[in-house]
Amino acid sequence: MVRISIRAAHIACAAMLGTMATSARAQPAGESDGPRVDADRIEARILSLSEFGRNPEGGVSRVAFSEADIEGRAYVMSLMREAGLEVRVDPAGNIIGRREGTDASLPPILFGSHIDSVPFGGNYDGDVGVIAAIECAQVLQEHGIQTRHPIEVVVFPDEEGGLTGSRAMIGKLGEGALSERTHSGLTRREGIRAIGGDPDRLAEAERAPGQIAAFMELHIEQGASLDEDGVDIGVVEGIVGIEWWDVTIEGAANHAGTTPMGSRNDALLAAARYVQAVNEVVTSEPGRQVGTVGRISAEPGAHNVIPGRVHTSLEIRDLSREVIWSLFERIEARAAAIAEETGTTFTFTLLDVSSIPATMNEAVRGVISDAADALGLSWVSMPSGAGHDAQDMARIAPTGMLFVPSRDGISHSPREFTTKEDMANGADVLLRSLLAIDAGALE
Ligand code: HGY
Ligand code: MN
Ligand code: MN
Repeated sequence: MVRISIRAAHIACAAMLGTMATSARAQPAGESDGPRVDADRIEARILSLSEFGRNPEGGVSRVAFSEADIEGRAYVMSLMREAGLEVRVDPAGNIIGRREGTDASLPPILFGSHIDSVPFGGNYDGDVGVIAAIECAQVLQEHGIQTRHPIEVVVFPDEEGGLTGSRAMIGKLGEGALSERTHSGLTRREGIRAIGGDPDRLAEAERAPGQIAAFMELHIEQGASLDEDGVDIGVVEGIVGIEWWDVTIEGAANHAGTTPMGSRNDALLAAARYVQAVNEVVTSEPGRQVGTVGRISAEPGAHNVIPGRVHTSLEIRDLSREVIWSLFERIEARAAAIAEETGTTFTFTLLDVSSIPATMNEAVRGVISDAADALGLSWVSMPSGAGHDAQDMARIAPTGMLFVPSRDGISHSPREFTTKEDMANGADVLLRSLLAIDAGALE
């Protein structure tokens, strides 16, 4: 069931009639509509954050636990202090910026996202949610607004590596994930220590159900629908589950000149057929499921040697775990047939970074869409094809997520972009939702 605001329907009609207004920042009547965020300050801080790990060709490589990540974390912690937050790093490396409420008996409202990036990523994935969350805290401080609940701005570490910080917060960060080597070159355990955590005390980072009043995450859509349809806000219904495998294909290295074509155990040939098979299996069903082979390397990697071994990968995503695993079984069967044809063997190793599909809390979704309506912003309910820390947080607290448009739907790329107005719209909706929840909207 997809709910859209009346305004979005008007916009959709206007778009069809070609009278589409570009998305600008809705201006309510005046301060009586409550405090508003500072769009220029948000944009300036996003640009400052983009300096940490900046790539000469644009975008950023601020991979978790790298020097750039550590410097970026120090920068956002300085902003959190400027916003009047009490800042600490928990044993999992989560940065927590806390502001007390008037009623100490109430559990905190948490909101935030991540600032680590994929290699050669963009300047908005995660960053918008963190900078906007800090902006909300700063606006509350500047307007002298005291909330009843304590509030906590959270910066989760290593979201791109498998939702590490939120995984630890729900007590699901296991040994497999800790010992895995990350893009930074450090194991996850070493990385958590490098950013000020203590992997031997992860239990102290855990939050139990009931300990958090609500969690919200503002994020760029990373897809094209908001931008294409001219809608300001996406109200997330659910977040896909994700499973990752390392795949090793063993053949036999041999002389490229003297080995007849019919006598080869060519691991790279098998890999080529495997990549094609993944695409055929995943596209053979209707639906939103996706399957990706994101990485491949052949050994020994010489012109004149038949590849004896290939290391590659597999990722499958869907809102249903059953769909993910039924697709995997079909891919595994196709790989067995390819192994037979090419005289190779396939090994699939499931990584300990899977994320469970999550449904967003109905009441929190209503708070977010009401806030968008009150601000005169168009919104639409939608699923998330990207994984997010919110899908972990949904297991311990009423959780909601809102999107702002990504230009041309581009993400995980230096070409990722979201306008100042769209970032401010999202931050205003986040601020208003936070105040509504604090006033008892979920009680
Ligand atoms: O991969 C994802 O879906 C997210 O950007 N970590
Ligand atoms: Mn993200
Ligand atoms: Mn990402």
